[in-house]
Amino acid sequence: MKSGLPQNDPESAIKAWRKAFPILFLPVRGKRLAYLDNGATTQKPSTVIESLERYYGETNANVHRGVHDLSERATAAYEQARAGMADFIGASAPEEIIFTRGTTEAINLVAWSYGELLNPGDEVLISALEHHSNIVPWQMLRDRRGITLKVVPITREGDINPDDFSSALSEKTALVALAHVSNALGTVNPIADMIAQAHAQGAVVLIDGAQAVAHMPVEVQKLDCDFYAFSGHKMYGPTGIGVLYGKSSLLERMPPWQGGGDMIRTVEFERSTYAPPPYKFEAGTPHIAGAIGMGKAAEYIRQVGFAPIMEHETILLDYALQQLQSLEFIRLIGTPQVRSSAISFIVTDVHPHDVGTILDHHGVAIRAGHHCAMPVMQFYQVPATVRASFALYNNHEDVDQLIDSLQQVREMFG
Ligand code: C6P
Repeated sequence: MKSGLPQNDPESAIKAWRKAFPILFLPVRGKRLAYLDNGATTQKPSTVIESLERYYGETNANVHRGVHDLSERATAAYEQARAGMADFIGASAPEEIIFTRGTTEAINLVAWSYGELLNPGDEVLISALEHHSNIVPWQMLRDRRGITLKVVPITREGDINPDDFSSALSEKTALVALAHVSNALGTVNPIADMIAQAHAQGAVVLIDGAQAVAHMPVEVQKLDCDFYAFSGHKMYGPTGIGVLYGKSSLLERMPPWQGGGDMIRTVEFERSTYAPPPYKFEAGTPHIAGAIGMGKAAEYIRQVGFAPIMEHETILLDYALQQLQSLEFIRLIGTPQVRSSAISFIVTDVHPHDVGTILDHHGVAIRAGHHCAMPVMQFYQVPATVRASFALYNNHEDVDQLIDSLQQVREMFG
């Protein structure tokens, strides 16, 4: 890994990063934009935007089908993107990368396909801080196949309770599905240890990496997870594209979950035979431009380097936490042991949606709501929170703009 921020002039490095994102310089409601809704989606650097334009302007054709030059070039670019994603997360081969519409579809793929290999009485273990995408597909599997869905509780601070996690595991546990980073609280789970514990009981592990891959290096082989799901749009890439990493040995055994073109070897009316992974899981024309853009986004992140990204985001997160805690009308929701990129809070006596609307008028984009993590809101007995979530291009000015705007909220509501 590269070393961290240049010690002599960190500000210039961050300024240079910001320059790559044209949207940051467009005023919103006549104000400077402080974009702090990166947990929902990140902004895109010019290299990603240009890669989409170049693909449609110069290469566009369907993949794996044509013998003509454009189709060959489109196929090569699509497969190069797959190899790039394998490299980005340390997979052992491009065939372990399945392109999906995003994290949601990646988790559904596992639930619908690997789920077919589970039997009534098998247990699927999730935690109380999961996003709906890592809850609902397992409930659907429970109703379809009679598995048992178990939920490990969280502590008041917003960490998965380690003792409860260990004691929930047993030889009945067939699959463990956990967020790497909680989108609602920012909790970073100690997944390496959790994966090892689950494996010791013979369970397969899926990690929802939607909120992790843009913020920390992920090495799936080192982690030894069986599946890892993430979205392009949360790592500076396009929407509508994501990745499911799966170990080859598992993907080989899993049945396809959608039928159609490109996923078959032969089709007769009596029966069809299927292509090998990853194609077996990619029915229909894929989001070719999206995959290429996602590959570019991964290249962009690697070029900046995780060491400086992590150093900068940690400094900024600490600054934001310290500033928020200095406001007596702010209550933090969740104070996890290790946090990445997101802070949830409540403004006393003001509904988060009202806070969001007022902040918007000051150019500050945050998310107000349940963050598709309703059980987390129920746990803290709040209808919603305000969430500020960070990316590599955020700076101290963004945090100051957030804090000033929150003071305005307080003044308006008395
Ligand atoms: N969280 C947020 O504002 P998709 O929509 O498929 O790209 O990602 C779903 C998803 C799955 N897991 C986690 C941990 C997530 O954070 C998300 C998306 C966004 O927090 C939109 S709800």
